[in-house]
Amino acid sequence: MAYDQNNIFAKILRGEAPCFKVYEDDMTLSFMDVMPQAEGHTLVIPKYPAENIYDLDAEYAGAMAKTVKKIAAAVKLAFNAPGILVAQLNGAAAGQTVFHIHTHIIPRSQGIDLKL
Ligand code: DGP
Repeated sequence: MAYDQNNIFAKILRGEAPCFKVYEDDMTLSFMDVMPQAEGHTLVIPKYPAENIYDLDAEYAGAMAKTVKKIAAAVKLAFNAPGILVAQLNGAAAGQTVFHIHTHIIPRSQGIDLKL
């Protein structure tokens, strides 16, 4: 399927929709999830028009991984999280709802049900 330039994360990247930004560099952006699965649920997206992992440029995949590593450590510290879930969904069948590739960083405690 062709990349939809009107998806909400594309709008956030263009500055046409708001986000609570936590980090930005040349290749990635990180912001808080508006429907958090847990306090501190953060997203990382590449500044590259790809729906999913299959379409993502390898350099941007590397940049996303680097930012995920940074943000996971920061979220763990900021929210005193015993665990951090890192998840990236590809395709509606996997539960993907926003079709600009993104990685979830979710604080976890024992006993919290996974809803992704
Ligand atoms: P996924 O199921 O992996 O496609 O997750 C999409 C996530 O994006 C979901 O946790 C909710 C979040 N989300 C949807 N719309 C917005 C938005 O407008 N702003 C922000 N910050 N997050 C959004």
